[in-house]
Amino acid sequence: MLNTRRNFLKGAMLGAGAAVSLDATELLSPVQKVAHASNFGPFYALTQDGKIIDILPHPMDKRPTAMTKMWLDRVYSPTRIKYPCVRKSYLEGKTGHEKLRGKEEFVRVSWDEALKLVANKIKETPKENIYNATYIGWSHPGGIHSCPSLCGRFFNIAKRGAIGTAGEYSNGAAGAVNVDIIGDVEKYSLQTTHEQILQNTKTYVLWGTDLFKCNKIDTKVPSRENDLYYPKYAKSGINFISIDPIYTETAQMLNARWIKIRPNTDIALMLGMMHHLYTSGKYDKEFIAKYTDGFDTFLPYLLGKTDKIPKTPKWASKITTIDEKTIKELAELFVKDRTFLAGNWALQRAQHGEMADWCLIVLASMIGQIGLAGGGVGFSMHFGGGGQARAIVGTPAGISQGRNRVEDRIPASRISDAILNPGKKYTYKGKERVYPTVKVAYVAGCSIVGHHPDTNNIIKALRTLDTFVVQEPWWTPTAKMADIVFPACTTLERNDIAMGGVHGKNGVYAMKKAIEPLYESKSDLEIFSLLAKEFGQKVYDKFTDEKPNEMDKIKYEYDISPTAQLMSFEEFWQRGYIELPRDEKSYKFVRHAKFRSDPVANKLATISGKIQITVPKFAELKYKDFTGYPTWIEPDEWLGDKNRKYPLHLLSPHPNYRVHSQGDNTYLRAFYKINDREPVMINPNDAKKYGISHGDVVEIYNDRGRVLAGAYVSENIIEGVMALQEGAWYCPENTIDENPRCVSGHINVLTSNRPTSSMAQATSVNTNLVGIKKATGVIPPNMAYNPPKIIEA
Ligand SMILES: Nc1nc2c(c(=O)[nH]1)N[C@H]1C(S)=C(S)[C@@H](COP(=O)(O)OP(=O)(O)OC[C@H]3O[C@@H](n4cnc5c(=O)[nH]c(N)nc54)[C@H](O)[C@@H]3O)O[C@H]1N2
Ligand SMILES: Nc1nc2c(c(=O)[nH]1)N[C@H]1C(S)=C(S)[C@@H](COP(=O)(O)OP(=O)(O)OC[C@H]3O[C@@H](n4cnc5c(=O)[nH]c(N)nc54)[C@H](O)[C@@H]3O)O[C@H]1N2
Ligand SMILES: [Mo]
Repeated sequence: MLNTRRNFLKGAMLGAGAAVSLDATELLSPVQKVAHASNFGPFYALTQDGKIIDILPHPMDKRPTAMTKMWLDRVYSPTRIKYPCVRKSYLEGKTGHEKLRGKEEFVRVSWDEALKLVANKIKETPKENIYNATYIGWSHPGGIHSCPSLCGRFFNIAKRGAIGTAGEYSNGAAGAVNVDIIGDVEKYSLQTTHEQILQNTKTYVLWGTDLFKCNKIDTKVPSRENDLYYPKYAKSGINFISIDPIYTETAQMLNARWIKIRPNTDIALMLGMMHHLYTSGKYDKEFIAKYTDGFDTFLPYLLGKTDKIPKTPKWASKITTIDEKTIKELAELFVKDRTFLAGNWALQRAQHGEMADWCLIVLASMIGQIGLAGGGVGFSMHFGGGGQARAIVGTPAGISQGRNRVEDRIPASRISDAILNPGKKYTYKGKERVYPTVKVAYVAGCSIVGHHPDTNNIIKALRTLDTFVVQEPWWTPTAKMADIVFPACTTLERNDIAMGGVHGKNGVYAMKKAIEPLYESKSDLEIFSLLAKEFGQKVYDKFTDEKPNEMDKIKYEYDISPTAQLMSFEEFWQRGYIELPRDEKSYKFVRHAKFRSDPVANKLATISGKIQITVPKFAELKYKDFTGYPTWIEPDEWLGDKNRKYPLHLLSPHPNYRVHSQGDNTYLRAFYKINDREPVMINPNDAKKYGISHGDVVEIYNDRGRVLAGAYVSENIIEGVMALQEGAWYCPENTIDENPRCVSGHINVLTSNRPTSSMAQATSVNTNLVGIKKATGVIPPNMAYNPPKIIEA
């Protein structure tokens, strides 16, 4: 009877028409539904007999994406790292072994051997020469197994610290200056709610802002509640304007007017608008007087009194290719209607990116609607559920890192420069600094070869290190470059706890273990705990806080959090999630409203307490590439350069169906890759000019490298510009050439390592010129997803 029922269940699971075996040896145990969550959203894993058999939607996920389903494929991927491995010549201790990184086979070793190897290397290396390269990477949202927290905690306890990272890739430029301009980085702060936008906004400017794509995922757990609002936006009568070289899916959805801008020229557009508003007297003089500081110093520049170049709409038109009439018309529209300027982040991941937000803030100040419901400026509408009302009950935190006694921090995006030039002087946030000497680098939960600009250069840098340790579940391009690889299990193979979106913070999620760790993999907590043990019992006890068990830690973090007042831990864990309440006030939030209502009592954290149109301390630096008020400085690579070496501008948008590189090794790839390569979006006129048809394999090139991609010919990108999403797994055509062609289409092979400026030293990955041609000859297969050769001793 039971047998028949089980077989019936199995048959039902396999779907109608599937053959049902009656072989008694194939008895299956009942199906379990296990609550879990990730950067792709909350979900249930269906398990049976210790295997995940499906991924199902979760009630808190308002619009499940294909990415959630991809977990099934990720867990059982042939790219999983099965056991600890050491690169052959490293293990043998051969001189010059470092040059062979990424070129030779690995040897399988025991956990004990691998841990001892790493621990001994860390013990013998001064902390000032160890780089904890686990910056705030995108590994997974859990608080207990958080890679950055664990890696930092390990080094801080076992070694009293290690070299860290300053700033980040996402908002490195803005992060270095916005606080001095508007008292807050603004990129992660609570945004004006959707309700306020829907009720009050008349004109909504998507300034390079892809709400729909970018809100699909979250550093925490996305609920995709935003997707419930976009249809309302579309029907609201709000006038959407998209200023972007790409007509994005968001712009299409909201039927936005497309302002086709030449990449990296937004500062000129904003200055042109400001010039028009000033000379026509249509700007808000009262707002400028009451809420800002330093307009008078900026004005001579705007009017051309300092450099004989008035920043007129005509001047801006030449730079941006947007006609003068449109520039004036838009500026007038913005002051006429209740206008919301939604800033993005890609604008400041370009050379002189420090100026992008600053200029938009000054424009918004002249419009004068900052702090009004549905008006002003926001920089996070596209991120982490921006626009969602915030819950009123606090969520659990996670493991803390403790104190790092090594002062040195390498600015994110300067890593290759630092490794290749120990002792070199550089400036950062107005201070003179010196690069440390990096001998050992440790990475858990981020992909340097993936995220860092100029791949050939970072690989060159990694090939000078003494030791490179990578802790990863998959054989990513970074793992393939390691000396010692620790196999981390996936999030589905351990217990953890996470909270809902960056903005809404309205859920707490049990991330329950669905299956036992596969192969010899171990959880991140266990790996760092075992490493801590190599440093003695005291270090181990301190590292684990005498709670080595993950469930004890989860319960502890939950119990000390405000969420515990709503539900006991036992009930929460059994239920799998809790939705946190919002109140009426939550839905009424308007960014900067407090400042507007009383700029003295609620002054900003700037030198004057107001918005700084000029920052005196920036001006004092007298840098050539960064100024004391927002200015237009020509990028080194842009379409306005008549003598440019390469004809096309290449943008690197974030991927639609991945989180960076995550998921490139899954079935989902088949839906969007072209000829198994990353698609490159190209305008039909450019395609014609270069003899390219939709679906062709093409070679994109510049002095930094060459990649193969699949041509995606589309009217939704402007002429002269191409877009290749970041995150395709790097795949060198051979390991003999110094700068081999990447056959999968990893954009960073082409991006520049040039910093935004001497101020933020941030990444400028959206400032690249390239050439394109149809690939000829034998097209090599894309081997990015093949694990390296492993010798099983
Ligand atoms: N050209 C270009 N480059 C860019 C950008 C761009 O716009 N253009 N954007 C930049 C930005 S904004 C960012 S934030 C960075 C992102 O850079 P990363 O954070 O490095 O990006 P991911 O590819 O998400 O890398 C996360 C890694 O963690 C691993 N991982 C996942 N789960 C676990 C786990 O449980 N344990 C461990 N140990 N590892 C795990 C994944 O396999 C993956 O290799 O990229 C930057 N690079
Ligand atoms: N699905 C998905 N969502 C994500 C991520 C992901 O990997 N996948 N990553 C997350 C992370 S870590 C980050 S940092 C954010 C990134 O958020 P953003 O940096 O805002 O996102 P991007 O996709 O890089 O760029 C958004 C838009 O900017 C436009 N753009 C580029 N250059 C210019 C320019 O010079 N002028 C104008 N006007 N527009 C320009 C691009 O065409 C693109 O449509 O996204 C987050 N959201
Ligand atoms: Mo990012």
